[in-house]
Amino acid sequence: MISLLVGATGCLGAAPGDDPDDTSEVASAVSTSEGFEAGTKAAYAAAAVTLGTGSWNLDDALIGTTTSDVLTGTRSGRIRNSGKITMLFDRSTGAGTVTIHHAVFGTDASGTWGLFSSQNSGSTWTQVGATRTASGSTFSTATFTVNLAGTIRFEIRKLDGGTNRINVDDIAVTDFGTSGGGGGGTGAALSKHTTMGIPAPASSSTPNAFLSAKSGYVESYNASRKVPNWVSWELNSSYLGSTARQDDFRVDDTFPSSEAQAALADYSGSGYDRGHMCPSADRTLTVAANQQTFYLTNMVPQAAHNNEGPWAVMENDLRDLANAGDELFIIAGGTFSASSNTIGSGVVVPDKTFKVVVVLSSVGQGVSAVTTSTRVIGVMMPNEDAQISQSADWHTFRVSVDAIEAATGYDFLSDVDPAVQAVIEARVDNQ
Ligand SMILES: [Ca+2]
Ligand SMILES: [Ca+2]
Repeated sequence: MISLLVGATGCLGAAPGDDPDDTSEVASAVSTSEGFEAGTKAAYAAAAVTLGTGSWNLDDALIGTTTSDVLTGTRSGRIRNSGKITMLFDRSTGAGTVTIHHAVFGTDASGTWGLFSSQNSGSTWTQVGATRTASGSTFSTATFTVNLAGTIRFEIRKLDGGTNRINVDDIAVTDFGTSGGGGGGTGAALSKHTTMGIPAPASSSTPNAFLSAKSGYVESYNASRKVPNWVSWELNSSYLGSTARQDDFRVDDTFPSSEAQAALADYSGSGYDRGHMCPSADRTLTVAANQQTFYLTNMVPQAAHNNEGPWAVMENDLRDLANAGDELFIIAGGTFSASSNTIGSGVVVPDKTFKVVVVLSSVGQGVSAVTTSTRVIGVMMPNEDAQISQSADWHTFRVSVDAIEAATGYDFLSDVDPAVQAVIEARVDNQ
């Protein structure tokens, strides 16, 4: 039995399946982002400085601008000894995740540091996550999962106490209650299949955003629509073998009876295919793994021209990448509207099917390997035979991830550095 809650409790009242037109869950942008660009502080002695986000205290710390400072833009924070960089203001919207860029200053030795949070305006502090080590002369991204509601502020402390100096920059804090926009690895903590992040909150207690984390894929299921909201899975050559397609389409026996499901009869004679989201052919290592893709909870009513045409060719092309050694993270589902068709006992037909694919170059890579040059493929394909030719080239359906986020209200790749998301989600793949 799954009792996990992913994403954020604050959004559960407006689960994404509640209203086909509800896009209120479009993930918020980073709600605090501090790059030190607005301030000046050239001495280490403790003093407050006004930055873009508000007032910060820099103690044994300054704003570095030299060629030995590692920075984004023209300035970054520099800390020595047991110095601290501290917010002197509160956020009232809690914190979901915090990401911070860090590196060593000049040719100094590596330094350790930690992120601390306070929910009583700085009276007491608690370390968030693990101590980090700044060890390189270029920025690494440290991601912290906070998930605290209410009043909160943060402090960065150098912990090794040595005279070596470290730089920090681009401090990004997301609101608590948004499913994404930040780093943090919430998705990876749930499953390798959601390594890139949870697209929208889901839990075992939300019928229209019911979380099902299976060995082969993770999904959020919508009992009102009787189709998944989204299905997320990892694909690489380790999932690919010689198991034959099992074809045992069936009701999902891992679901509680309280989750309304489609039946085989709903699809029979409907004019739509039982369209896999996680494809059968992506899970061919074992019989059990293949059978898991034939749950009706992994299906949407899919137009034959879509499913057997460009959708299928794209699936094949992605497996070719996996067989060639790439690591892929794929999320698929449908878009809906007030006028979406239904079949059978109210199984809702997506207006379009979407897919978001992150292509990494070697197996085992995760969010930290995603850069602004990472290939990301987004597609949206019409899901009525009259609107799509079976011989159409899938490449012609490519769109930005931003466009799919706008159409679905989800935040894809939400565990990727927000600055990187901004770039890769705006781009339409052209490879
Ligand atoms: Ca900066
Ligand atoms: Ca996103």
